[in-house]
Amino acid sequence: MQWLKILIYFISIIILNTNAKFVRDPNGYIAYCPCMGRFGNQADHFLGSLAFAQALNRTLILPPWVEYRKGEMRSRQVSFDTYFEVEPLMQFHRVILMSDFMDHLADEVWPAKERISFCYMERKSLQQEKNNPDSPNCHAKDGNPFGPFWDTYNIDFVGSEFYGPLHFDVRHSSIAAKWQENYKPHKWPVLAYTGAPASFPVQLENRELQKYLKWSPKYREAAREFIRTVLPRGAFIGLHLRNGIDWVRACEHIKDSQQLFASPQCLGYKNERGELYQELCMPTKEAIIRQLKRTIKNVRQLQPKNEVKSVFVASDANHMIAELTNALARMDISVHKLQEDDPYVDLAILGQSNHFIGNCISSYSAFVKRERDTHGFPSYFWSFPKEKERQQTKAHEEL
Ligand code: GFB
Repeated sequence: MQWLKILIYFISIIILNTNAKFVRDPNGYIAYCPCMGRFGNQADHFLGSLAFAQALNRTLILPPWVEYRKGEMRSRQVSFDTYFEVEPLMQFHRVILMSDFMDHLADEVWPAKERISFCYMERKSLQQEKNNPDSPNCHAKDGNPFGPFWDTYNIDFVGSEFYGPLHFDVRHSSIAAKWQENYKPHKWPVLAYTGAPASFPVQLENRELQKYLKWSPKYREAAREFIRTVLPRGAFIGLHLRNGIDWVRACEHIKDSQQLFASPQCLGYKNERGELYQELCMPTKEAIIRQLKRTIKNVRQLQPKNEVKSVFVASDANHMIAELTNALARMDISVHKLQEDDPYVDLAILGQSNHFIGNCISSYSAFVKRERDTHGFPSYFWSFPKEKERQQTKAHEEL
């Protein structure tokens, strides 16, 4: 029986060590559902939520990424660390994976009978019979992805808390202190929001938090492998072509908006660099080819020793491989895309390209732009500045 005692001894050491890694934060936690939009939107929201958690001095529970697959009624939740490392985020603020929190701390910190969901004001349920005027509710699990998100961790809420008029702009007000005053951690150990406690697009001040988002080894390696084995040796230009049917429809909003999605990244948060225009959202094929050729020429002039040898195209719909290959044939530049569609490998490769041209309105492009900014890599936007304005600036410079 000696061996059994030794086995039990080692198992208890392992259990104790695992639990020692997860010590309760007396300052409390913040949880939220990234329930709006796809990856680009969620990434913008993530940076704001990280800043918010830091301002309130609560540990941020890292939510899984919410993904939507064709033909599936329920969203899929993909663990945060599938795409990004947890460790580098700790340099900025305390974070914990949602699965770790639920597996190791929730029973003690956030018992099932004390789980309250937070929303600004009452959220009506789509199922009329659930709406009770005497008992307003956040209906935090109503619909997709709300239900599937919390279900992933078997979370049910026993009540709702309406936090209005508090808001999330911790960068421009003293609101963090008010949150702390209203919601003391011993009484409210977890503030669990129905949506991200952040604005979209990401605030200017929070853009630089991107530097703490480091690709997981799997995606870093996939990008490196593609660049090493598929692309010819030499510099390459990364292109993001956002042109699916959802985008065509979204671009129709251009005419009645000052800003759309990520557009402040080129127009400025107060439109200080211009107004919205159609080509910024959906450049024509001709404009894309013109701008690409111009960029290649400029790189040749400015960096003659690091000539562009290839172009990598990421797209949600039309990669324009034939048109681009044809247009660049005389320059001896090849055009590539992933063999198998993968939005995350696309992003990781675009982040590594020598030059990048993205879509100013797209938050997917914005992710790439921010990542490249943290490395000092150059990025440009399709049809920005406006062609007419660009010609005027050029003429002015030549005078
Ligand atoms: O990321 P996202 O919020 O960016 O949504 P936008 C676009 C999604 O389309 C990405 C796919 O998360 C990807 O799944 N996608 C876009 C791509 N570009 C590529 C690409 O180059 N390669 C691959 N593989 N996939 C806006 C949203 O999308 O679209 C708005 O912000 C709205 O909420 C609008 O839904 C219609 O900002 O571009």
